Amino acid sequence: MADNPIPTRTQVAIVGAGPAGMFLAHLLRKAGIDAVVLERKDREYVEGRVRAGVVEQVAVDLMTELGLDARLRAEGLVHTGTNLAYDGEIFRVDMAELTGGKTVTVYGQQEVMKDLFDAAEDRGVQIVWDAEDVALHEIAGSKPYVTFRKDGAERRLDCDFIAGCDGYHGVSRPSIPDDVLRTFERVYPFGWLGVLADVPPCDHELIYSNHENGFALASMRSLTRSRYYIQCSLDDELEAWPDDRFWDELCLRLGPAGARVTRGPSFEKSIAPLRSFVTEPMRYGALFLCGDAAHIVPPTGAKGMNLAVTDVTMLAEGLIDVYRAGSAAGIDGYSQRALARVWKAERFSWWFTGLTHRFPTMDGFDRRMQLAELAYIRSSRAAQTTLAENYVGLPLAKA
Ligand code: FAS
Ligand code: PHB
Repeated sequence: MADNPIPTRTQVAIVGAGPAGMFLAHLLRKAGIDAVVLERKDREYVEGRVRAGVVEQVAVDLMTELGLDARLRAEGLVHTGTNLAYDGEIFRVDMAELTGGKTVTVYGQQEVMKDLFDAAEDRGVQIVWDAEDVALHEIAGSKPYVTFRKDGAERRLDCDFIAGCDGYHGVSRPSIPDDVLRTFERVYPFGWLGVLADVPPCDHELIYSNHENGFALASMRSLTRSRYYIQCSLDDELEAWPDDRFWDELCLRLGPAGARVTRGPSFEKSIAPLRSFVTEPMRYGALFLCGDAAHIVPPTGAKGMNLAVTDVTMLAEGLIDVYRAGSAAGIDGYSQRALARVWKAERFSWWFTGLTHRFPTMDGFDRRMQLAELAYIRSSRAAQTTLAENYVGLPLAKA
């Protein structure tokens, strides 16, 4: 689509070509609704960001509905359970057995983005790459529009609606007046040091480990590519974590599974901060916030990308009703419906982070509360069911 002329008018202007923006673009395209995606970076940058690893059933179902699931089914790893490790112990939560067959699929966000972009080319989904200085105008009025610069030329895109899919650092959320927005935030006093290495994973499923030194997570991208994380301090620097030190600390924190870790050279290493963040409302006039533009979860619950998908699923339903049935009920109810799901995912991600990480302010009592809760989950079908139904993803409430 790179050489298509950039339109001056569309029905829905989408800011951001991450999971939120691209799933929305495909949903609207399938419904015959005009949309243009404005992305400030290029495809290589967006596709190159190493982020999420776990796809919930609701997102798998959407990729299937959009005919984007071929590689996911060929290369994705379906997981029926996950593992928790603590104090030298490890136990498995059989999520499929506890949730009537629900599973998650391990398939990296980079692969999801590749599928979305490849299909966009084939289906005529218009993406304007390297769109600079995007700005939103008249979002509370009847004639909203977006301006941006492309190849040095100032551009204007008139539209009916604007989907703010531009992530936590985008321009959409700040376009809503401060006296309208309410934000809620918890910044965690630690980060995640993540590593990618072409070595086989230490287990066929994920392992979330609570160790007295801090949290560790054993994940993967395939049966030959591992994704590992350890909790680190916010002032940690990558230079302080050469591979040997990382592998030693990871193996220590994984407990029994540590002995099964295959070491090798990392080819990606990064530190990400953790925060819980929610914006209310997720709509202002013609502007709808979706995904990280509206909310952030600590990655412990593997919810970030999946929430972006369910936001835009709800928004697309509402926009389709506007254009097909002339009904604004769906878009009028979008913020409330999306936030109901967002807050439940925020709670689960906050709870799971609190259960598995070492907080600098923790004392002996706090540590024993964590260990007691982990031992209780190990012993209780009810507790494991609660964890499982949240981890695989709660059902999408009807509009
Ligand atoms: P994104 O941030 O993915 O996409 C926003 C897009 O908008 C970007 O392409 C950006 O370039 C573009 N944009 C921004 N400002 C713009 C502007 N002014 N004009 C035009 N375009 C603009 N989630 C998990 O589930 N598991 C994980 O392990 C995990 N790890 C993460 C690690 C990091 C470092 C980060 C930051 C996030 C991680 N996440 C993880 C969460 C992540 O997957 C997000 O939830 C997901 O990418 C959200 O998708 P979007 O809402 O589309 O936002
Ligand atoms: C990942 O594989 O990147 C991943 C998996 C599960 C999480 C977070 C990240 O909870």
